[in-house]
Amino acid sequence: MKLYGHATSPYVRKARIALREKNIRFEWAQEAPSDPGNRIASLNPLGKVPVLETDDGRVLFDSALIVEYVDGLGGERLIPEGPARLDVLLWHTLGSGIVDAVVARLIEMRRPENQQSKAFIARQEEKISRSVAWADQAEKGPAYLLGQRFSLADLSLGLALEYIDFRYPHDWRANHPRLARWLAGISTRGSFAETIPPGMEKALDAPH
Ligand SMILES: N[C@@H](CCC(=O)N[C@@H](CS)C(=O)NCC(=O)O)C(=O)O
Repeated sequence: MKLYGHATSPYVRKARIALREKNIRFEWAQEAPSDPGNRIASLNPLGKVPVLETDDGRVLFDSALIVEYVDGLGGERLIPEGPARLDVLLWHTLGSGIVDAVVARLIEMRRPENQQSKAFIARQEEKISRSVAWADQAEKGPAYLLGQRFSLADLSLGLALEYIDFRYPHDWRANHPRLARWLAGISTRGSFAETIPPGMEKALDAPH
């Protein structure tokens, strides 16, 4: 199995965390869609990472589909069957939406300052702060969001909150100390600790 994508992409990190949680070995081709001569567009017409080449020759793209595939290969489910499934997928949608907003904000902020839309940046920041507040207020367990086990819900929200720290560092913890405590627990998992993107350690160590 071969995963394509660069180390700082949160979507690639989602796939890496899922593969690590399921103890699945894979080859990692660290290519970004912007790298000269990269193979991404020849594998995924959308030109995005992550892309997964499976052992039976399928080419899968989009982090959600890759997690779905990996989860079906056996072991403890990241996406459970039954009534909890919808709840887990809702948390996944929230986490992905936070990441999308942080990425959109970052892309806008990388444009020359006189071309940036302050209104667009403000809209992304509102999405992020509303979503963090939603996550804080939602009913959840102290260790895991749903039930007694780690699931895609925890993966998605943990990834999203750490991505905020990485690319939009600000003191969201001051208003949401319970959520901060929850994240501190999730961040110690091997799958999280071993997939920290280069440069993120500094962001996470910074005083909050
Ligand atoms: N919905 C996709 C989003 C993937 C995505 O946007 N990846 C970024 C890297 S962080 C990318 O490849 N961007 C290149 C581009 O859009 O041209 C997923 O979950 O996999």
